[in-house]
Amino acid sequence: MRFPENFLWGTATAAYQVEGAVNEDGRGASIWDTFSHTPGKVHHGDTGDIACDQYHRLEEDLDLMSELGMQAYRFSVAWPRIQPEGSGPANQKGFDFYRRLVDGLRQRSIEPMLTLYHWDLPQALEDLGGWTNRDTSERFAEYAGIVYEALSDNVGFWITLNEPWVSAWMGYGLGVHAPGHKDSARALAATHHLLLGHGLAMERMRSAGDGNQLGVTLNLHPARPSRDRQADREAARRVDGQANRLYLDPLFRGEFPEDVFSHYRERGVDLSFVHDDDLVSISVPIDFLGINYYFRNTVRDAPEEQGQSVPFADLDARPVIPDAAEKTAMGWPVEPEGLTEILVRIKEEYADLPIYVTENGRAVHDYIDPEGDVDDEERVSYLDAHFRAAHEAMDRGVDLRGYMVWSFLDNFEWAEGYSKRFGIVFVEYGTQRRVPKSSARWYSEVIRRNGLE
Ligand code: IFM
Repeated sequence: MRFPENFLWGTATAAYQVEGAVNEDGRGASIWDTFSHTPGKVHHGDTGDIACDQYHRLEEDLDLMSELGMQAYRFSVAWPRIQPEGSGPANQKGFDFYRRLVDGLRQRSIEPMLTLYHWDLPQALEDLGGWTNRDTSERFAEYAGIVYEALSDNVGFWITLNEPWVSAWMGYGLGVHAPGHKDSARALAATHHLLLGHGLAMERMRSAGDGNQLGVTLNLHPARPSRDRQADREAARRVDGQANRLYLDPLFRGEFPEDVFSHYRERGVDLSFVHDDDLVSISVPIDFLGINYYFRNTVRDAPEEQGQSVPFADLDARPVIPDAAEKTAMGWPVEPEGLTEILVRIKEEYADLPIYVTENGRAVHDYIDPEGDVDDEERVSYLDAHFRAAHEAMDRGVDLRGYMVWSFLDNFEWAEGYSKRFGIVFVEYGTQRRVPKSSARWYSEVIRRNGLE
């Protein structure tokens, strides 16, 4: 099974999950510094203070990527390294790090793919309302413009936001991520301002008039009913509305899904944060869509969930993990067919544009065995199945251009701290030793062959 000649294979990480060095070279505080240092918010009290220490181990990590034959590296820029207070002039030392990163990738013929926002909002902006404040969209566009000016000569792929659903709903709706608010109305406002920030940032970057590829990354989950019942089908439709269409419709059609908006309007949510022409900015054309795929949302109707702080309770729905499914260490079901489904859906219902899988991978209870190896067979078969599912979508006409495995390294898995390992490279946190797992060697062969056996 071969992939197209220029298919781009790589891995992904995000700044707060791998960099560490949170107090160095003028970096300001982000909402994740505050959140992770608040007792009870993150498993085991873990923080990103040190993480994988990539800030200090850049050369070693770049060499390892190169040794493994990686063709691309998706990373994110920490906004508070560039603008410690979220606005105003750039902190040159912040740029020095990313310049070293980008140049180091280029020297090793690895394509940089840069994400501008992977959840580390400067705390100073959260103090003014964060993503519920319309001004944050403007601040984000300003920040995007500054980063673009500094690095656009050497970075060809630009992603504005990573997973706005997670930023909005986990951070402002469910409170399990920073900044920790539990309010659907705030999550909706955050959704809108994130999307608006994306649109405004696109305009700034586009005005440079170069040939760089600009896009956005969504986490998409096909939604389906857990039982063959009308009420569950309707619940699945509501969940699809919040998780997928609330992002896809404005980006590709310039409109918010009416069923989602009327659901919240009926529950008394004030949606006046949407101003005239916002949707024109949000739907500005993109060059590619990034999709992060992990699992489908299988759900049932559950009016009794109202008021609970669990996903989709405000939609009178509840996620159900199918009994028969294999589960990852996160408890997520392994459902490669969902990847084919979502890729084909984008082409059929939204747009036939270049797509990159910007994240896919699984957590495994990895450990270094007595021989010194990390044998993560489960991850190999997971990736193999998902690569095949992606290929199937390409056979059905989807213009898939590349695949970034989540993740290059084990890292800080947000509210789960360091308890969940997603890397193809094991990180022994006490020593920061990197140990490529079996999956890294296997992936390296897939890349070399540009295909699967
Ligand atoms: O670790 C995260 C990443 O930051 C965003 N997408 C999902 C990954 C696994 O949970």
